[in-house]
Amino acid sequence: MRSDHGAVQIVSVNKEDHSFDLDTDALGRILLAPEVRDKDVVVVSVAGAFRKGKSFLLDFMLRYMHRKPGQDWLGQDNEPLTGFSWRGGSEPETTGIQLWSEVFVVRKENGSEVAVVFMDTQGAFDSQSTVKDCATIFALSTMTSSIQVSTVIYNLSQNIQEDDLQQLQVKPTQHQELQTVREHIHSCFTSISCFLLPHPGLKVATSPAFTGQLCDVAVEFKDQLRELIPNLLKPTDLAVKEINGSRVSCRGLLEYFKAYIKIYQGEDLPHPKSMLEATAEANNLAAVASAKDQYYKNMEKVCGGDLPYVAPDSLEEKHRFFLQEALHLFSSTKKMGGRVFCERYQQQLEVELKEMWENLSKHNESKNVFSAFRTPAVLFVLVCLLYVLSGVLLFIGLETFSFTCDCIVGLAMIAMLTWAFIRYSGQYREVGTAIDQAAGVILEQATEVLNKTRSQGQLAAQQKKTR
Ligand SMILES: Nc1nc2c(ncn2[C@@H]2O[C@H](COP(=O)(O)OP(=O)(O)OP(=O)(O)O)[C@@H](O)[C@H]2O)c(=O)[nH]1
Ligand SMILES: [Mg+2]
Repeated sequence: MRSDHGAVQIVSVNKEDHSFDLDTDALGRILLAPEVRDKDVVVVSVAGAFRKGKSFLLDFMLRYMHRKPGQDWLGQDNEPLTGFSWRGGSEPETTGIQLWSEVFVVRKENGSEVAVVFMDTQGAFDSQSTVKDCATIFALSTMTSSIQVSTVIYNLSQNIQEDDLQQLQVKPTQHQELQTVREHIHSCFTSISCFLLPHPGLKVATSPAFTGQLCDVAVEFKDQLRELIPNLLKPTDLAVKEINGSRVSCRGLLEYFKAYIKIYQGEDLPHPKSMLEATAEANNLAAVASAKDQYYKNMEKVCGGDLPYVAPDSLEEKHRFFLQEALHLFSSTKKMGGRVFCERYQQQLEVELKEMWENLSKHNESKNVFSAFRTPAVLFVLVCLLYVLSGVLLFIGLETFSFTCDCIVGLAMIAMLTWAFIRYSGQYREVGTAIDQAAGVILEQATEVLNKTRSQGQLAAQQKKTR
């Protein structure tokens, strides 16, 4: 296993006030990595009671994901089992929810690529956690995963007896309440299957010296692992996470996490209505994020990074086109919550796209070499003109006016030198901005005068023609 990857705590449980925290940054680092963020996500989670070998099982799944052709993926006989932290004994090990930092990209049979994420969860029913803690972890992992493995260990000494099976079976003779629970579980999952693993051997279950080496694992257990894990993780069976009939991408999953954690942060367990609202909010936010990303990527190809300056008119035309495309992507994405609810997010998208456009256009403007030298150019032209004017005024005897012109020339030259010093040193930037603004006003006035003169000239020429 590559050493730069590890388990990342994304949801932590506060032991004192039993509150939950989502580490959005850590989750973002995993799910927003450029190579996976737009791929459909498959989330494999393992949940169940504490001390049942959940992390242990996940580590074999990670081994399978790292398999190399022609090698036994289960590993070497003496290799310690690494990955999510697991251990023997009776004390709980995993807390909250952890994700494996490496997201595996798997090509499905139809050629599409999916991103596979592994999730480990805190075991339920330990003596420290409340019922709400356990229910929250379980609910979060169920709502965000697409393949959920539940580990149950039966300590069966000999034959499997009828009463062992009764716990799992649905029978018409069963009490209505028990039947309802089982039917409800069925209705929550698209498909449910069961796999029986034999006992892993006494060393696995009891030896403090056991570090996961296969030589200490019972042969039958290893044989069954060789069957179970490839079956669970074969590309054809890697079920993409779907919510409301739409496939969820890694980027979308981040939004769902953010929305779901919010509703579990209250005192009580949430009502189905608020869970539905959170789901609607999350899929609207996911649609906003995708539309923004599409707009940004498209605009980046036109004017991003080191690309040369683009004429403002043509950039604005591109902006209008990609803006419409982004808004169309948002409106054509399947969302929950109804028209009015979605309109709120459309408005949010419009505001955020406008902000992006303003930044992109400013960035483009800063690439214009001429705009960078606008101030010295304006000042230089001013100096030249005033110098000539001062000479003419002196020649015709208007000495006072000529002297005023000389003073302005002197001031303009000082401004030019100050501007150059500020640009070079990066100090007194407010003074630099003031000089830039003054040069801007002079240029504006000059352009206005020029435009007026030109239009008056054109008018005079037209009048001459008509006469
Ligand atoms: N009896 C039995 N023990 C197992 C099995 N799989 C793993 N173990 C052992 O169970 C112990 C607990 O393993 P973990 O993977 O840390 O269990 P966990 O469910 O993640 O525990 P928490 O994180 O505390 O909830 C380890 O000593 C494993 O060697 C199994 O199938 N049967
Ligand atoms: Mg664990």
